Amino acid sequence: MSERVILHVDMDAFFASVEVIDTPKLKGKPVIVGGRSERGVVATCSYEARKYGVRSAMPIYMAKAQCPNGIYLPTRINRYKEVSREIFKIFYEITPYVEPLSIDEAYLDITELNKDPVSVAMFIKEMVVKATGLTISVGISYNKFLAKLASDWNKPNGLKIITKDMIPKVLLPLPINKIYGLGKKSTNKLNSIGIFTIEDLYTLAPDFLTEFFGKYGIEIYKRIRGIDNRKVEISRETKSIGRETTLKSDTKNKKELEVYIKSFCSSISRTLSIKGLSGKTLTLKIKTSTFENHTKNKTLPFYISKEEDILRESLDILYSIDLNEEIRLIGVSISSLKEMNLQQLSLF
Ligand code: TTP
Ligand code: MG
Repeated sequence: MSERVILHVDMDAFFASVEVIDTPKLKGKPVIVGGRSERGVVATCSYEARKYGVRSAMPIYMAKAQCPNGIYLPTRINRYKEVSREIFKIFYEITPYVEPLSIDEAYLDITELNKDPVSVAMFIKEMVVKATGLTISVGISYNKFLAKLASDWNKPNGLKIITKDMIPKVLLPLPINKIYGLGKKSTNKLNSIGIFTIEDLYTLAPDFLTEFFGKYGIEIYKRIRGIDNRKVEISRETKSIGRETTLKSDTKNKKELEVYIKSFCSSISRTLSIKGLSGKTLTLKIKTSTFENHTKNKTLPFYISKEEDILRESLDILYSIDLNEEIRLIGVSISSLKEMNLQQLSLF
């Protein structure tokens, strides 16, 4: 098997950076995003706040003790999702081989692009800044483990490539908590027996690691030696994408139903875009007050993915049916999916 080229991309201080972009006077300040109540925890914080020792998952009261002058903001998850959609759109313009890991993070397999990976990484960084004003860190390597390690190498706004000839030298001095999947508990336990760096970890036999970590031990043994054959998994198996809800109160007023349908279409369109899919069959589902289920679908001669198109077709179905009874549940779904014709941007 020839060598793969994998990128790991991860936004910098994601929620906090979005807050700074939306409120420019926050720039350069310690910004902490999390539940506003004292009982909440920190979701994330700007790099300025990290200098005070504030970290994700730290209780707010503790963060306030460490960083009393910080600016504490509530989370606005819908806004972060909106920005997330924009960055994923960029990833899918590069390649359909995108494995989303979280709201701000993904693996991209760019092997088939046959382009210089550093130029591709720089292109992504530029596109992300242009679209959102935010910075992203990119790690490049020949497997997932090393790509992820690389994206974390010189955050924020990082770019790092780890090539095969750098192994194992580049890994030896790293503290073991840099190994993805190694939690605080394991780190402490290893520290207590004198294992601090990956170089120290090299002295341990696979059997010892298996005993120590269970089944994951052998994975760690291999990964610190540069071996990780996990594929970038795109979710191809999606057959349909749908949303439904039980109404606040039963109705047969179509105008009221439109409101629900509109929010479904927006959300469905978002999922399609994240998965790089479009579809051509729309299904409207209703359940009556007497718990009878009905569906009606419509197959188009073309594929759609935009919110406005899904909405138009869904409403077309809604207004083509007679509602004789009140209904208690409504849903919309799209099926007959295919991967979108990504206009593979001619990169350069
Ligand atoms: P991360 O990518 O882990 O963190 P980050 O983007 O804020 O900072 P970094 O520059 O180190 O990548 O997580 C992405 C977002 O997910 C983060 O902005 C907020 C959210 N999040 C939580 O809500 N709780 C958590 O414990 C973590 C780790 C993240
Ligand atoms: Mg991040």
